[in-house]
Amino acid sequence: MARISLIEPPPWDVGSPNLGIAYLKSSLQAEGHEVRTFLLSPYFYDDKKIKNAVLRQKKRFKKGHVLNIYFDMVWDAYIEGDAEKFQLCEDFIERWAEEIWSWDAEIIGFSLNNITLPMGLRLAHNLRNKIRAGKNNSLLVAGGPTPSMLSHQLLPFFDIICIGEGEETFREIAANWDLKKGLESIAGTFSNFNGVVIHNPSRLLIKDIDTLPFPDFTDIPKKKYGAVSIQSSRGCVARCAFCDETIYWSKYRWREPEKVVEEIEFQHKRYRAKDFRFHDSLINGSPKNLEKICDSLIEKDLDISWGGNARVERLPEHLTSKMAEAGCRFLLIGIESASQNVLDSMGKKISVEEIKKGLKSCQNAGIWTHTHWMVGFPTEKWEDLENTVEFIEENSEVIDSASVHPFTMLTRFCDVFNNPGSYGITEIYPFREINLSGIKFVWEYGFKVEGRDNGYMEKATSAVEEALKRQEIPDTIFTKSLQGKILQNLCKFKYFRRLFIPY
Ligand code: B12
Ligand code: SF4
Repeated sequence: MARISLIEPPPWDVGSPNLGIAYLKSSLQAEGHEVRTFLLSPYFYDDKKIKNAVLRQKKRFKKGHVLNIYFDMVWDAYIEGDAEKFQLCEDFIERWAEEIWSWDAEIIGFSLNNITLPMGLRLAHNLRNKIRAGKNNSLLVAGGPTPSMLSHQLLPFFDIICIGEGEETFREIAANWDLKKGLESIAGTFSNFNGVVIHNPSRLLIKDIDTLPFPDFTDIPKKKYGAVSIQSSRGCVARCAFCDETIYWSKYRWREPEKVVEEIEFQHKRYRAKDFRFHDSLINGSPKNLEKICDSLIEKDLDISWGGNARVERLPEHLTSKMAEAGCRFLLIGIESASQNVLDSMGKKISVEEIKKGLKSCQNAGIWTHTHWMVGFPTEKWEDLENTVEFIEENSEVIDSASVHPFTMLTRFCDVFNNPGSYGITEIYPFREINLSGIKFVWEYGFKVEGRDNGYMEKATSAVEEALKRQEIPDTIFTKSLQGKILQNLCKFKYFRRLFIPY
């Protein structure tokens, strides 16, 4: 049986722990493998020297989440060439590489996304040097959103890259490791042994995700995390033009409501967990199932609170009131724009009326609505932006908090990137490039839109931010049960909301 470490490099969210890693851990353990997880973000945030550097840097920022500020530090360290920050990040990596190395795993798995990528690649590079120097043959494996999408570019850092859903693939990697054969030809992977690159056929999706063992959070520093992560479905029912969720997870699959509630009860007992965060792309892909989950939670009368992502058009009053009764405290809702033209060209498949209705329904039920706004989508004109601003001004009572996202192209796996002409894009070009340990790739693409002047994005972003500021809508969301409930209630009064406005 193999010894396996699973790593999440920093910086990432500590509101709830990495669910992918927890699922991989339980699936591998079920086969008898020994697994240890290393979620490094809490240690990165607690590191005194790093904290000081970030606090000094924070003075430059008028706004921003902890995660964004720490990501800026990493960016400065590795991309902008800031020598002090580089050293701090490298010291952190060396310390943890030693710790991971001393656990002596045979397979080292990295879970990576765009934010954790720079530190992740440096850590992989460091461990690769240790493997070479120790003449050890530990296997370096990567998976998660970014390796799946940038597999070609990232392959030089790893022996195997897992594309998409990982439980079955990792089980086969571990089984073949034990057999000492066939590692290069596992379905759902790209492999790179001795410079021989093999693109294997893709792996079929797990048909019934309820067959997976419940995710295991046992060696995660729980006190450093807010809520326990849970998932009731994989994939999304929509295919918005800027998003890659449906490409990544392909088909929308849901779990039986009873199994979801059984897992909540299990984690509630095991960790005395009271706060849960759903990690679904959307929790109301099947409103019928969500209602069943709520019915069962109400019946069991568990003292828990929870929240997650939702689509706005599937939140009728009878559902939101049940959700609230069952412990739902917050929803993250991608509104993006209040211009029907823009919504239509994004393929959001929602109307401005549905947005109003959905938000109102949450408000009536007492569910905190955190709204996401996408500014500067290529088809957006200034008149469209004015519609969004007007909507915010007129509907501020049903918007509890908001995040503004200037449209960027981090993913190449969406319709906007692949059919730029249909969105009025005249040119796509590398905007932010990474050069890490000798490997170069594009981290973010820039784009030009016919008839749009250069200052548009900045002007549009600040117009929406200003509207939120005028309406005293913060960008903070409260998820912790008791403290959260108090803060949420206080924030119904504008005086308190103002305390949390970052703009
Ligand atoms: C919940 C969530 C969050 C939570 C954080 C949760 C947490 N602590 O992990 C919150 C809301 C805080 C969040 C924030 C952000 N998020 Co988010 N989030 C998600 C979401 C919806 C679920 C993640 C999850 O748990 N999935 C379920 C688990 C089971 O899947 P998984 O982790 O991917 O793991 C599976 C496979 O990928 C694979 N795998 C993963 N790792 C490994 C490793 C190995 C070795 C192997 C073999 C396999 C493997 O196997 C696993 C099991 O099948 C995903 C989308 C999604 N549906 O996955 C986006 C997603 C991860 N987020 C994303 C982004 C961009 C963000 C933000 C940066 C957005 C922004 N611009 O602000 C912010 C972070 C910054 C900030 N300001 O806070 C992107 C990342 C894209 C990328 N390529 O990097 C995603 C993929 C959404 C998307 N499609 O755009 N997010
Ligand atoms: S933006 Fe949201 S609703 Fe649209 S495809 Fe992505 S996850 Fe689904």
